[in-house]
Amino acid sequence: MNALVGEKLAIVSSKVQTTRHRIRAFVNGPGYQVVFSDTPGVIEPKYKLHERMMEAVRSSMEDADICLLVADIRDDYAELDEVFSSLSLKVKSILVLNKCDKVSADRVAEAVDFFKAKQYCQKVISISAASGKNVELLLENIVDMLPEGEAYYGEDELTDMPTRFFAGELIREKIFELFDEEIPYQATVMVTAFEEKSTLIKISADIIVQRESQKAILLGNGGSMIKKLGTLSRHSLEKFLDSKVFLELFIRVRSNWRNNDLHLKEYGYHV
Ligand SMILES: Nc1nc2c(ncn2[C@@H]2O[C@H](COP(=O)(O)OP(=O)(O)OP(=O)(O)O)[C@@H](O)[C@H]2O)c(=O)[nH]1
Ligand SMILES: [Mg+2]
Repeated sequence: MNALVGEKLAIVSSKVQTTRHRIRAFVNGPGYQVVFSDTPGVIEPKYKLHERMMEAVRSSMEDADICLLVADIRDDYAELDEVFSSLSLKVKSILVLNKCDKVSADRVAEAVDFFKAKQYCQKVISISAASGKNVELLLENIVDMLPEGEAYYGEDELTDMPTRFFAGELIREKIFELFDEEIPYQATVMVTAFEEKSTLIKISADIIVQRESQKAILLGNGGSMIKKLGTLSRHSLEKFLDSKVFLELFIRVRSNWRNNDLHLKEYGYHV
């Protein structure tokens, strides 16, 4: 979605299940508007958090005109085929084979060949979101398939999510970058204050974890990790907001927040 929109809205990490919310972003061109919804990846839910994530997928598929099935071209074709078949899509779809910068042209041709006759997709397009290859072609194909209709959003709007949501996401992205294994999955970020002052933006955020031991890991020796997280997050926020930022981070322990309806709601994971 970032490549299509030309802005970094969705956070990115090398770990799976980075995206947790549905984020809409808009692209306007001559005579068209495309509303993109980035969603979490399709997974088998293990927690209420996962159920919320899959509801974000379901709701997007319900109101979309076109579904983009995005796959890593290096993944196992048969497994992808199984996942995509199981979605029982009711809308038109384009299978997007991403990361074609990582494989040979032969492998790309082979993958396109494997998927092109599948019932669940009308088109197969190989792209590289990283290099931008075929991203424009993908957008053209999307626009061709869209039904006629009025624009939903104003031309100057870029997304439906508030700025403070993205502030929390950028901090979460740094947690994915800095910590291994369970921490990124057991943590969430809630922006508690976002104040635009004359020379800077003051942001306070809570990092919520499930256990005291995770709080200790986040703090690090003598607070070294939280300090590093704060610095990295602040730089990323300053770039995104194009302003100086004063950032305050607090760590809170909420046992089992991923399975608690009230906590999930409080932290922005709505049904
Ligand atoms: N080489 C290469 N890497 C890519 C490309 N597109 C994305 N990546 C990398 O793939 C990884 C996953 O990217 P994400 O954007 O987090 O993927 P996602 O599908 O949204 O994953 P979740 O949000 O975790 O479900 C990151 O390390 C990206 O830098 C590409 O075209 N080429
Ligand atoms: Mg994502």
